[in-house]
Amino acid sequence: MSKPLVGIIMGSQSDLNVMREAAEFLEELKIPFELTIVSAHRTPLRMVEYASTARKRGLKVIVAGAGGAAHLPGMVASLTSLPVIGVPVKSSNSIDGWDSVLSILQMPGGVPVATVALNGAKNAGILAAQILGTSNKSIGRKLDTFKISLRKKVEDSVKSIERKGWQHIL
Ligand code: RP5
Repeated sequence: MSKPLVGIIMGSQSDLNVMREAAEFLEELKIPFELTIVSAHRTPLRMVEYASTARKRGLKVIVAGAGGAAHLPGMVASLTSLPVIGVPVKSSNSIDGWDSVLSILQMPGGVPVATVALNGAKNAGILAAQILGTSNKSIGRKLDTFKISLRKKVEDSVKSIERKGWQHIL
C-alpha cells in the first residue's frame, strides 16, 4: 500500500455518510488516502497533532468535513501550510446547513480553506485529486478522462431527449 497523499478527516462518525463520497472518488482514481475522525471540539489535542504532523507524514492535501459550529477545517488550516478543502456537512446539530457553510467559508485573511458546497464531499475529493494532478501526470490523465466522461454523459442525455422526446424521458 503506498503512503497516503490525501488526509480525509471529519468531526464525527455521523459525517461519514457524506464524507465517504470524497473517499470513493479517490479510490476510483487509485489515489492513496487515509480517513479518520478528528474532532476540533471533542479531541482538540488530536487535531493539533494530526494537522501539525500532516506534511511530515507525506500528506499533500487535507479534506476536512464538519457540521454545525464547524471549526475543524479552519483550525486545521491554522495548523498546517498544506491546502485544506472544507466540506460543510448538514448534520443533526445544523440549523439549516448555513451554520456549517459560513463557519468554514468565512476564514480570516492568511488562512484559506477551499470550501465546497453543503455536503459536497465528492467535489472535495475531485479538487484534492486536481491539486495532486498539477504535479502528477498519471493523476492528471485520469482527471482528463473523468472530465470527458462528464461531457459524454450530458451528450448522451441530449441524444436521448432528441431520440425519444422530452415527454418520454422521466
Ligand atoms: C460536528 O458536530 C460534527 O462534525 C458533526 O457534523 C456534528 C454532530 O456530531 P455528532 O453529535 O453526531 O457526533 O462537530
